[in-house]
Amino acid sequence: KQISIIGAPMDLGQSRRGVDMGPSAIRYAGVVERLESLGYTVEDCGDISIGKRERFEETSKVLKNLKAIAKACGELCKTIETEVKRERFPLVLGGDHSIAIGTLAGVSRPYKNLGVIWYDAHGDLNTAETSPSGNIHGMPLAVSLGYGDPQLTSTGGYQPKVKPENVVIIGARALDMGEREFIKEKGIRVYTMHEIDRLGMTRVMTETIEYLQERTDGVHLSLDLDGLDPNEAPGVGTPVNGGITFRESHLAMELLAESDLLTSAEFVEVNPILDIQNKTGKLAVDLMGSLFGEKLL
Ligand code: DIR
Ligand code: MN
Ligand code: MN
Ligand code: MN
Repeated sequence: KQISIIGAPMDLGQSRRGVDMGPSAIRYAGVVERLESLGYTVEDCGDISIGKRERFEETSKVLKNLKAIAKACGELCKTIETEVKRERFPLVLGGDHSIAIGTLAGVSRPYKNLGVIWYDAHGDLNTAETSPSGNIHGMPLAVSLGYGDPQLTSTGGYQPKVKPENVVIIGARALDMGEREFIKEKGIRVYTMHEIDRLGMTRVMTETIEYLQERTDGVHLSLDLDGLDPNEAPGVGTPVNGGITFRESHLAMELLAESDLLTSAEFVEVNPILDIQNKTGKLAVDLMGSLFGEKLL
């Protein structure tokens, strides 16, 4: 497997500064060396460019920084398409979760049934109508399913990128009212913290992998570091207590590695400004180690 690393230093999808330094924090934690040590050929393609923060009165009232985010996601989509054509495994470093709009647009075109694992405390299923914040990082999964502002859903020139029955959300513990209705209406498979506690991560991942193996022809992992507990991942903008542990997350990555199911991945919402000694950036690289097959024996 040849891996292409693409940085998306996006901070316009939410309100806290510093998440634009996420790609640097993950590189600083040694992502390239770590993956090379596992025997992969790794190319760091650098960062895509992100525009300026918009004054909200100049743009849509509910969707903050809509134009700049749509533009950056378009660029991310193109960069990823190029790497996919070169038969590279795209590994995207965020940046806030709004970049997933571009990532999914870039990876899903060749697939009839792309699967998506959304590892997150949140559903990211809001639209302008249901969003409590106007922050686009709370919307990328809805956008990829074809719901949301046309400037976002049209990224890559086709839609939807994903079908609701091909999505599995893992780690949810903060869902807005509209998101809960959306999940029920579309029948999206969700393992909330309740199911993780009750079934254990082994069963959650085994079921997820079997479910996606049957129905999809490729699988993208979108891992929001806030899916983990804030004690393990303090460097995130919207921490929610009671999250997935370090061990459970490694186990999840290791089971994914064994399954050889993934065709692309992204690690998002790393904000080193909110962190101590880059704990969250290092955690991201540790998890990538497990995801790409690291084993003690
Ligand atoms: C909340 C927070 N649901 C919103 N979303 C976050 O603003 O839409 N997603 N933090 O990762
Ligand atoms: Mn998210
Ligand atoms: Mn989240
Ligand atoms: Mn490990």
